Amino acid sequence: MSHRTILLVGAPVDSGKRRAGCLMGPDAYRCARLHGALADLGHDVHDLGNVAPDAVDVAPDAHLHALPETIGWTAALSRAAEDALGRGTAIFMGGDHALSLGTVHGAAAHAASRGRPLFVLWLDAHSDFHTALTTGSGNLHGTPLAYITGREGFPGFPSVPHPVLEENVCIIGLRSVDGPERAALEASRIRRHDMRNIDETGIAAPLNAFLETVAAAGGDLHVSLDVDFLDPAVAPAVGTTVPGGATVREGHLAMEILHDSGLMSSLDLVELNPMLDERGRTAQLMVDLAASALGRRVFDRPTPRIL
Ligand code: Z70
Ligand code: MN
Ligand code: MN
Ligand code: MN
Repeated sequence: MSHRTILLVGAPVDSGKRRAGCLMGPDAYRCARLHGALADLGHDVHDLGNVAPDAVDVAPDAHLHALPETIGWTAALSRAAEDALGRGTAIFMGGDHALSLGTVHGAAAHAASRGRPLFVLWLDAHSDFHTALTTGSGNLHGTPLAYITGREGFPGFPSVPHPVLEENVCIIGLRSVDGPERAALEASRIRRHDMRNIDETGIAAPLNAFLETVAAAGGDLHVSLDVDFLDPAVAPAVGTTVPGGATVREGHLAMEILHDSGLMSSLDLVELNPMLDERGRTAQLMVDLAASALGRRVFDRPTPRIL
């Protein structure tokens, strides 16, 4: 097993939608012993504490919820991601999915500084491919993939000097895509796999195909894991539950495949809302999935604690 330096970065972003609670996510991961689970695997783990949003001079927008705050988070998290990636493997403890506006922005800058292309794996029920102009809800957690691929329609946000190429993005787990997102996705080169694809081929097939292209290109890989990728029956602590999600087994298999690839350079854990959890089970599942992504396997792991 190869041991890594892992930086845990708290990103208590709660501005990407209206229902409050994701700001408690980083502390829920700490209480569920994310640091210890990774250290148990032999990694050198450092919790860098929580990031705070920049204060920005941007006017509020009638349609876009908490626009100035989200712009402030984007700038601060881009820097935090670039700094952490300069030291090792970065894990961002969210926070809602608006945090990825910043973390992927920073990961792209880091990859570019090393002359490597950035690839992004998006594990989510949603495509999060709205621009600020197409979002019906005004919730900016539904926009990060459009922003980081360099689409127009993000006035006031930091510019995107290193857009992720559409063909370097793969979404798996889709089952809730809005009309404008569907049209934009179909006009794009983004790889997209809905739950039907997982049912028909298993999750290993599309994931391995994507990882082969990452390896062939010598790319960095940022993974963004939304709690709602998982079925709400096993991961209830999320504001936007969509039935028919990935099973615990599919989640672990995806993480184990990621580990075996050796390609993952950064990981977002997003949309955990501890207000909605049941006895910490969703936080614990996300910690266990992160552990699988960093090398935990059945035959050398300690017996999991029962909460
Ligand atoms: C919807 C919107 C979304 C996450 C919900 C939902 C977006 N497409 N993203 N939960 N992670 O409001 O734009
Ligand atoms: Mn140390
Ligand atoms: Mn999402
Ligand atoms: Mn989602």
